[in-house]
Amino acid sequence: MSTTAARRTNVPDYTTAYYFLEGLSEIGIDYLFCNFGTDHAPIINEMAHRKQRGEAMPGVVRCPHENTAAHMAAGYAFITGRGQGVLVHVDVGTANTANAMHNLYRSRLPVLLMAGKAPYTVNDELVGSRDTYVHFIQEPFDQASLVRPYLKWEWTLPSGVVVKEALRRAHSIMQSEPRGPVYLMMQRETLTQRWASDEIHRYSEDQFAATGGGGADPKLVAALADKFMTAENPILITGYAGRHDHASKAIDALAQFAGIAVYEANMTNNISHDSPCFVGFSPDKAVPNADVGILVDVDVPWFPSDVKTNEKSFWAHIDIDTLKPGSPMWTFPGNLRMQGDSGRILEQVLEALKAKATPRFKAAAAERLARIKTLRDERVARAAKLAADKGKPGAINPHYLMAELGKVLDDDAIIFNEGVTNAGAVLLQIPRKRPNTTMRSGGGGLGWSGGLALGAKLAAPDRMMVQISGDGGFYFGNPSSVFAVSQQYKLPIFSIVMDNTGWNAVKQSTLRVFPEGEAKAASEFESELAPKVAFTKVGEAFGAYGEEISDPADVPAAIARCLKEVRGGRSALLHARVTKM
Ligand SMILES: Cc1ncc(C[n+]2csc(CCOP(=O)(O)OP(=O)(O)O)c2C)c(N)n1
Ligand SMILES: [Mg+2]
Repeated sequence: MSTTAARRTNVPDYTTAYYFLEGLSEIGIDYLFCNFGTDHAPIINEMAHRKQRGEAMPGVVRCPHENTAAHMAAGYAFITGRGQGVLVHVDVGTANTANAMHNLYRSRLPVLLMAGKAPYTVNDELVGSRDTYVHFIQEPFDQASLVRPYLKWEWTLPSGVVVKEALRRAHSIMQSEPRGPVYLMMQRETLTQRWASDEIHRYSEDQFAATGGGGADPKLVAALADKFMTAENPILITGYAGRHDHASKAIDALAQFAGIAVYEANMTNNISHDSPCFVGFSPDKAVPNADVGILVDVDVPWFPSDVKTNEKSFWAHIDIDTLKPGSPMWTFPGNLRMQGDSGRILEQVLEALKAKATPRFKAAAAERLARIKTLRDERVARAAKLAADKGKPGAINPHYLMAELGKVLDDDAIIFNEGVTNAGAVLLQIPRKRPNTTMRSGGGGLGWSGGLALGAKLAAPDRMMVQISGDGGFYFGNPSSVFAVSQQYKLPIFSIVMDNTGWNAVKQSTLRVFPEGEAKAASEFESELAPKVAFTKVGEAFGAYGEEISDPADVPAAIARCLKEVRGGRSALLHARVTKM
């Protein structure tokens, strides 16, 4: 008991863990995605205590694997914009989240990762002292180093008296732009300390808010508007701006007003693909001919090894993260850079342009829109041609499979596209009328789509969540854990595995570097995986509906049956044997 509490017996006192749970609710954490261990005894005890008393605390989602827990938090944040709590076991649980932390960090999604630390007392000096084998071997010198490259902030709670202050600080940092992961560690002895309720302060969001992006310097905005006035071939490339509704609208409005072709690179779909300005996912041909280009919230607009930029082009770079401080190398052009809320900045640019626009400018923009329509029509024709080939038994064409899926998915459905070498078929064949309805990880750690689909389903239960992965990606996603959570928490998702018999990306990479090498000559790419796998059984073990297809003729009916099962309340797993790698 603290000295103050001992003096004033009329003030109730509770443990740090009790205030910790209260503090999580106060900072707006709806859910704790958990994988527990001995470090959490004080928290588990207070969970029961608070429940018993009917007091607020986050909902608890127990995940058999940390990869599911952390990626569920990512899915929830993708839908709501709000970071959630992920509670894992000391160093080992933290290590199991590293892949997800990489993905969250690279996707600029907020999350509050938390872990215990081995107790530091060994002779029972304090409540929570070491009492089992693992406490002696689970304390590395630098626990946070396991995830540090992917963190914006980290701390070990030094005392329960500051638990709410620490949580507010963690929250402000994860939610401030650019958003991302933060990490809090806590020892058992700290969690079991008792504090009087009047010693623990509350830190309201009103006074300790996160910081957003904001607009840009009007002089820079005017300079960019001037460039657009005389541009003949303007293009815009964006990766993740459309996560904010106003940014999505601003891109579309500016593009339509000025006749700008819009390309998307990775992450989300930023504008409706029905927009008269959306032209696709590869700006490679357009980049050398662009006289004015804008990069808007994008990490990799093109691959410099494939595309040479024109030195005469004028590039503006508008980004919540212009410097990309998380990347040692980042050398995309920007004659003018504006860091801030891209939606807000594009609204400013449009305003400035509208004030300057002449009839001649408007006529030129209209003419450009007609040219863009030709590009759009070409894209649609190319997609239709690719999908017309259904493939053959044992080798369903992924383009056909995705086109059939696209016919029956509604506009609200969200696709988590982890298709790797078949990701292009997903993008090309599934029409997306609404922004933010296809999602790819900004990071490269495979095994994310199942967790994201589950977390998104938790945040938006009425929407259909579709996870599309390769056979390799399916293994990485700890599918038994995904389907267990789906069953236990009634979160039905539609999982599609495009099985091309192994790691095609690895094979293709070898061929790119050594087009005529020994690997090709021997046809040995170290990429084939177990050939006779019945993935459906993994889902079925947890009550999901499973279906395996290898004949293109079965595709439409199988998709319909799976969707019916998901709508009926249980997950469906469609294992499709597609064109072999
Ligand atoms: C966690 C992790 N480990 C390894 C890799 C390297 N990697 C990139 S793509 C790939 C193959 C994925 O196979 P699959 O999902 O079947 O897609 P395919 O390449 O066959 O289209 C691998 C192993 C990775 N990105 N992430
Ligand atoms: Mg594969």
